[in-house]
Amino acid sequence: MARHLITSAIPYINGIKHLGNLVGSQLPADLFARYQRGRGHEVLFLCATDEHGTPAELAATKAGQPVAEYCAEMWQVQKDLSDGFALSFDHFGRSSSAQNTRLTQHLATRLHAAGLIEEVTEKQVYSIADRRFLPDRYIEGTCPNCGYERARGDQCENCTKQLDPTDLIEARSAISGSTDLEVRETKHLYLRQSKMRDRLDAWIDSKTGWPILTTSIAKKWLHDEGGLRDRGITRDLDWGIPAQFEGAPWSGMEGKVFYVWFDAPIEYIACGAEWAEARGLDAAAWERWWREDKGAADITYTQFMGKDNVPFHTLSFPATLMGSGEPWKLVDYIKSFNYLNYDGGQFSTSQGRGVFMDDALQILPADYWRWWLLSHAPEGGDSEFTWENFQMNVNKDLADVLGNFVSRVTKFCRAKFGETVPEAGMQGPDEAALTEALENRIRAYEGHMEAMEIRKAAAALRAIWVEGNEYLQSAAPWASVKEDPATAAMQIRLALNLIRLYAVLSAPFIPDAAQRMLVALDCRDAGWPDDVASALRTLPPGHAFTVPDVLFAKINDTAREDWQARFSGIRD
Ligand code: B3M
Ligand code: ZN
Repeated sequence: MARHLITSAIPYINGIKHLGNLVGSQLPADLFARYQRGRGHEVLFLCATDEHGTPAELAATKAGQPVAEYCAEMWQVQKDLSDGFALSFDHFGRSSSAQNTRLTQHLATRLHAAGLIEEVTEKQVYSIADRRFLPDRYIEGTCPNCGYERARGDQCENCTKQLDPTDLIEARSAISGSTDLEVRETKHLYLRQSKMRDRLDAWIDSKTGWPILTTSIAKKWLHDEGGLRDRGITRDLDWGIPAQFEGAPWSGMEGKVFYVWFDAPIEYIACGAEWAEARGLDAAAWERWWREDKGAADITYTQFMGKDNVPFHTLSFPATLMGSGEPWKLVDYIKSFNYLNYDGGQFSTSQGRGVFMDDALQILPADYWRWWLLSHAPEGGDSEFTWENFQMNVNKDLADVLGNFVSRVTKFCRAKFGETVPEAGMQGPDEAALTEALENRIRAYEGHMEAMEIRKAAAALRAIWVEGNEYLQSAAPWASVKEDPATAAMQIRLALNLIRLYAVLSAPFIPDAAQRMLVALDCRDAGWPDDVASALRTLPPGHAFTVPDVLFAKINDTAREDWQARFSGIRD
């Protein structure tokens, strides 16, 4: 049994995420976690809300709420939605937790001791109209790298370049829009990433199997334009983890907090501590996942994220952990994603464009979305959601291929043999051929899942479903039952066992439907089909089952057109 530590990028607290966010981190991470659990491995799957920094402050101001209260409410909203999508986190934490405060301050202290933190008096943008410094997202302007006009002070979302607010051209305040800005002096802490460049470079080079999308982004920031730059890790903000604290090895940082991107990845670890504490476990329980000196050396750690998050996970966060001089578990594999577009444009939170997690669940159960999103994950390049394509895929894959199989088999058996698995005779060459084909297809499915090739895994699963349909079509028990009921019984027993096999294999993609299939079969054995022939004998003759309700309803044109119209605009 292997041990898998899995984290999804932690979503910003400000507002409900759209389906593009979901498929770019949390959903594929859930797929992988469910798969590894299904294979019998030990999994710790962590996610949290990312609560600090300007996004949270700005959203709370807009909502007219104190920021702590806003975050507490939004955490619950996001938690409910992640439950709605059946995201199987072992813990859904908060980056504002006491655990994260302690750990972030601890790591900063260690970095300082290692000579990796510098106190810098620097010039920062100050808004005269707003009477405050303008860090990160409080300032907008034109990206010096690509010319995008709505770049933010910390990163250009168009070209992913990490920026400092003073880099922006024609900068303006995001609070008031004022361009009456001046540069004033303020003191900040800098993480001296440049000193870690060679170590990070060698570490990236050691990751031979990483996707090009991940390594190319890391390499670019390591080597382009004079190499990796030091980064300011504090901000002039009220909300965040205090940069001045008891035992801090510096002074004069009162009223400043750590930069959100410094503490957010540290929350992955702190979330482990939250998980343990919530269960009344001791520190050893989470340290065996996170500390190489305490049992984490043989863990496989996989992170999931959108491509804009890659620089922080390949450079800043590893620099933080390596630089601490403590044996923290570093990531083994980073799975990163391109963007999902929406109907000819981009999904956009700030512009309210697209389908958001709450909208989606109001329309259809999670499995419909999970299947479409995962089978169209933006892996090789950006992909696009269109309502036509969604309708077509749901109707074909889920309703026609899988749902129809389950319904035909269970109803036919009920009609001819009753609601129990029939006594079955000898299988013939067709059944042997099917078993062999499934054996090959299942091994291929496993290979794609292990490699996190999500679209290929979905295609392999669909092919497994199709295999059963084709068998049923050519075996045609409804024809043979009159002349040769023993053969029909053998065929239908096999088909009932195929439903169980499908439930087990499909659970990572469509967990609710998989569960309903197992419940209908009254089967608690969700064991992975390591050997297909014996897996297909799981349900013995005489075993009682029930015919499930329709697993997947088809989407008709009226509904599709309705939704298309409803989500064509901008939501507030
Ligand atoms: N909250 C950005 C995002 O949601 C950021 C990820 C943090 S991961 C440590 O895309
Ligand atoms: Zn740019």
